[in-house]
Amino acid sequence: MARWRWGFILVGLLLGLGALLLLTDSLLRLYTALALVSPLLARLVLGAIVLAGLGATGFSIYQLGPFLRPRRRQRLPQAPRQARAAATANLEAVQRQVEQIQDQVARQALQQKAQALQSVQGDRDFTIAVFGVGSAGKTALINGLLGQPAGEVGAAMGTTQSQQSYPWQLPNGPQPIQLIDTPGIAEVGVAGTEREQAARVIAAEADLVLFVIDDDLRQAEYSVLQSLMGMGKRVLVVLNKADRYPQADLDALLERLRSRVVPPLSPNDLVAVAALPQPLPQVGGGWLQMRPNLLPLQTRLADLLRQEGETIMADNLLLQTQQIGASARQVIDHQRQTQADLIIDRYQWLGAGAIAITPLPGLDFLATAAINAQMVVELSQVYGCEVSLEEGKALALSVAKTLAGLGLVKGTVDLLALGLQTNLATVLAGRALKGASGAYLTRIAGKSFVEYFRQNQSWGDGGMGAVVEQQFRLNQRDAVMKAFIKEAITRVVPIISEQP
Ligand SMILES: Nc1nc2c(ncn2[C@@H]2O[C@H](COP(=O)(O)OP(=O)(O)OP(=O)(O)O)[C@@H](O)[C@H]2O)c(=O)[nH]1
Ligand SMILES: [Mg+2]
Repeated sequence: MARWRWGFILVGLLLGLGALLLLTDSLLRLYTALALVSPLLARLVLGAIVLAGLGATGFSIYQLGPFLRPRRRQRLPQAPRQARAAATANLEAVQRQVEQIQDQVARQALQQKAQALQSVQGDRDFTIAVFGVGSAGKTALINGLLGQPAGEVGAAMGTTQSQQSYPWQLPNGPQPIQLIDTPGIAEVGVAGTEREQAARVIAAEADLVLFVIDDDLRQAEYSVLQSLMGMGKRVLVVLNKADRYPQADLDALLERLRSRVVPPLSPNDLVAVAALPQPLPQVGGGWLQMRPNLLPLQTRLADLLRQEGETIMADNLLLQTQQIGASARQVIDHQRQTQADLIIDRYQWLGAGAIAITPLPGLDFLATAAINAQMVVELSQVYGCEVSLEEGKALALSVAKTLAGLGLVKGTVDLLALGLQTNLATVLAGRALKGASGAYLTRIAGKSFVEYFRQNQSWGDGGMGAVVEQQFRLNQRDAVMKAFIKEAITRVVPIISEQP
């Protein structure tokens, strides 16, 4: 407790003690005077006064309690604390996920991002990205907020070439802020596209985006704004250069802007400002120079930071973590896909030779003979599903039946007969057909199992048939087919040539 508080309490106690002595003395006098008249009355009056005194003291202590107890540190409101907790839990899960990435470069890049997020979790500035098309007045706006010409302002697009960060604090604002100026979006040329990409990354990472426009939303602006809002980013739309519009036109434009965005912008999240008004020619000659007006934005920012600042920061942390998680999932998916392709490739040619030289009772047995249960087991391991050999056999059999039931075994044979005949002599093509078809069916089955394991051992809404049919269609594409037939010839023909 602060010293001055102890001082106050001590003085209060001394004064209280003095008052108590005076009171006791007065009570004794009163008692003595009353006792002369009636001792009973004197006791009753004294008792009543003592009781009232005790009651008043108890009530005072109860009322003063909160002031005497040490004040607790101000707690974060519930919502940000929950979002922070979710972000921390998410970050730990994401870090575990990132460790599974085999590609060193990708793993380190994501690990660094996750660590950077973890290190800034506690204490950091609120970041505001000032974002929008070239020449909308982003830098002029930042200069106006800072109250000094920090960045270069120019009529030509592309004046700001790279991001610039400026420390800033709103007057009486709750927390320190970093204002980030970004290059304009929707500029032409390769360099413009690269600058836009950099600007988008900054916007996606910032706590708040000031989306600066100077007119109705163009298509390019509209789609970027929608995608930022769609990803859950907190955005304020700032219509700059309001000095160029008569009031009625400005009101109509604001109304249109509000309703064009989906879901419609809250009236508070769209503000009109004039960061650097230009002189206007007057009817009777001369020029009118208006004063800059950033007050609507400053007021809105102050309210927003006070009411939602902590929540926005916590939500953004969660969003960033989710994005790292999504990138990690993408890399892992790609990694698994590559491993799975190698397995499928190995098994499709493993059985092809044997099938080519083994007599089979009927066409539909081709699929049953070709789909190897061990392949199913290995694919399941790639996706962390761990299917047993027995389960693998059952799965292989049901996919084989589905292929036959959908007429895809016959479809495969017809398809490959055509392809082989154009590349081989008729007799050789006829003898290679069975082996090549077996390999192709293994491939379709393998790709179907990949989908099944990717979806956590589920065939999805359309069931096994839909997945198998889709894989058959996807692999039928001309380029895939040509490459397959070429390989089939080099793999199967030498084996059948050795046979009498
Ligand atoms: N009429 C008017 N013009 C403005 C206002 N604010 C900025 N401008 C002008 O708009 C032009 C572009 O301003 P900048 O601040 O450089 O725009 P920017 O968005 O940073 O542009 P880039 O850095 O190229 O992306 C300049 O000529 C400014 O003078 C305003 O409030 N009213
Ligand atoms: Mg600029």
